[in-house]
Amino acid sequence: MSSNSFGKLFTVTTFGESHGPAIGCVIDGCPPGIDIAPEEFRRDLTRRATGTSRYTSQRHEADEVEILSGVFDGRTTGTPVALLIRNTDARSKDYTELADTFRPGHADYTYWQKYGIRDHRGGGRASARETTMRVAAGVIAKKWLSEKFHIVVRGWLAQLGPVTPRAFDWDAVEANPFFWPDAAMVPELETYIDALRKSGDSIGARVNVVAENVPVGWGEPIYGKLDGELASALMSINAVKGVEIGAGFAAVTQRGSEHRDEMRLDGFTSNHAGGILGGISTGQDVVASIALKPASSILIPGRTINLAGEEVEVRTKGRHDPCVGIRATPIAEAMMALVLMDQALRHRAQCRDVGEVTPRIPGDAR
Ligand code: EPS
Repeated sequence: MSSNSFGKLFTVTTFGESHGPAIGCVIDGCPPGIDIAPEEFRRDLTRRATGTSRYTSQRHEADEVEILSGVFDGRTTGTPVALLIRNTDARSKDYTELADTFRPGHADYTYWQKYGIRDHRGGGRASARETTMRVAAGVIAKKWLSEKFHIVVRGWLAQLGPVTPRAFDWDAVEANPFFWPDAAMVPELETYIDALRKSGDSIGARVNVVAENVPVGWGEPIYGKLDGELASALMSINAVKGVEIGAGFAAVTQRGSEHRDEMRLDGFTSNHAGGILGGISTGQDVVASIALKPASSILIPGRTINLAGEEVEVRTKGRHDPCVGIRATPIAEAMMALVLMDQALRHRAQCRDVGEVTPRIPGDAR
């Protein structure tokens, strides 16, 4: 299976299956001299993990990172950084019936048609378990971006099914298991998910992610556009069905006089572009939004076909997420950070000698 790598200079390759012995990644092109210890992966891995609240899958993984290479005396050496996490809580018997049946709405069917063989346990390589390694790699990218440029990449759950936040507070986002920016609404979400889980169904969600303090000039026309690579990276997250940059699909009904972000010497007056023009960062916040579909592993029986060519009914057992969007915020942050780090290194390689040209608009407007 190819296409398990992304990034041109900061290249991340992931490997492993949900019910295999381990998952891992190799980061090639990592700059030398970045301080990194195994404990530093803990925070984001826990934010992404299953089993940290009753609103997610109850699989309890240790998610203990082993650094196999590329780090000496606590610092990256410039050689490939290899990270490994052993799977410790896979329960493969839940998937016995899925060996010869396809969940409707799942990659079960397309993997089978493409490869003629599949690891049906937990969806194998198609499982969201793989996102663990993107988050681990993202920890290094976030750290480098923060230390070099004071870039902060952070996200929030912007919609859960029909529910949208009525208020916004960054402090609230990290204080509840949903990454929800409106603390007063958390009981409402709890009731919603409890009822949904009881019904055996799942629901979709929207996650927003923003990178602050991104310098002007990152991104490459034409095929290496920052927004193009961001869209590709975000779309590669399991269950993502839509990506918006800045105004996104709202641009359809905007007029040019409204959509354009006017420039003043003290800043842009708006940010409909999402911080990117012509595929290159403007110096404003880089803003993206993703739509995640409702997961297909649900208890409500659905019609499907099996390997014997029969029409059958399937009902997915096991430990599943009623809303995968609840755990997607750290994954979206990681993908944004990884794309930015790769583009930063590419910009440095080609354009470092350009230096600062005038006039340059400081500050930021959302
Ligand atoms: C997943 C199904 C469940 C989730 C899993 C994603 O796992 P299992 O294969 O054990 O049924 O728990 O998520 C993780 C294990 C994780 O670490 O994110 C799926 O079908 O995508």
